[in-house]
Amino acid sequence: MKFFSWWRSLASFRVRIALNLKGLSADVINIDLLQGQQREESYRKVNPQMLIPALIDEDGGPVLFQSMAIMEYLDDVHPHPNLLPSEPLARARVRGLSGVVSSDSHPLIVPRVREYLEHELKLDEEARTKWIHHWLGAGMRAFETNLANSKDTGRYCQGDMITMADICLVSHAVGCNFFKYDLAPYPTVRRIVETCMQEDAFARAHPLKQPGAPAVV
Ligand SMILES: N[C@@H](CCC(=O)N[C@@H](CS)C(=O)NCC(=O)O)C(=O)O
Repeated sequence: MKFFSWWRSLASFRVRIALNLKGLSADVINIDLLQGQQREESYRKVNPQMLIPALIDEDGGPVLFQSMAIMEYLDDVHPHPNLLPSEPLARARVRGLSGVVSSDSHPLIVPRVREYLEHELKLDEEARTKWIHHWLGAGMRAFETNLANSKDTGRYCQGDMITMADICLVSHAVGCNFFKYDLAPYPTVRRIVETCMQEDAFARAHPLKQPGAPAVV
């Protein structure tokens, strides 16, 4: 497998956790987002959307893109352990929770959006931080409210099974740490994130444990 990734990328972090949980290894090809390598011609040929992660499972095989699609593919091909429950309502809840982060919150804080705010809209650092905290908070509030009020919440987001919802939640929590967004108001979120981070598959996947990462951000 070839995994196009970078230490700081939260969407890549999601796929890295899934690979670890399933005991899969991949050759990592680093795409440095701060240097703009995602926009270089060689990477555009891999993913015309100029985003990471991307994954090639077999030599000469198609490029898989979008973290949720990649995780679902891995789950189809390597079902043990499953990252989606089998029961339809539980599956829908896990996909819904995952979407809070992957569809609605994370896309508003990615480098291309932050660069647009800075260079096109000329927002200063304070305004950009306000933007980032606003959208991080919107995702966290939605997650906390759902988790705290649902009888389906257990040790993890969906009962006692690790699912894609946990993966997405952990990636979002680490994003909050990167941008110094306080998680104190989200006790259920913190409990589940701490429980997940005790798992080796999550801990090893942490952005700051990847080659090229600084000691702190
Ligand atoms: N919805 C996509 C998001 C992918 C994405 O935005 N990745 C970020 C890194 S986490 C990226 O490559 N950003 C490059 C840029 O914004 O220019 C997914 O879940 O894979």
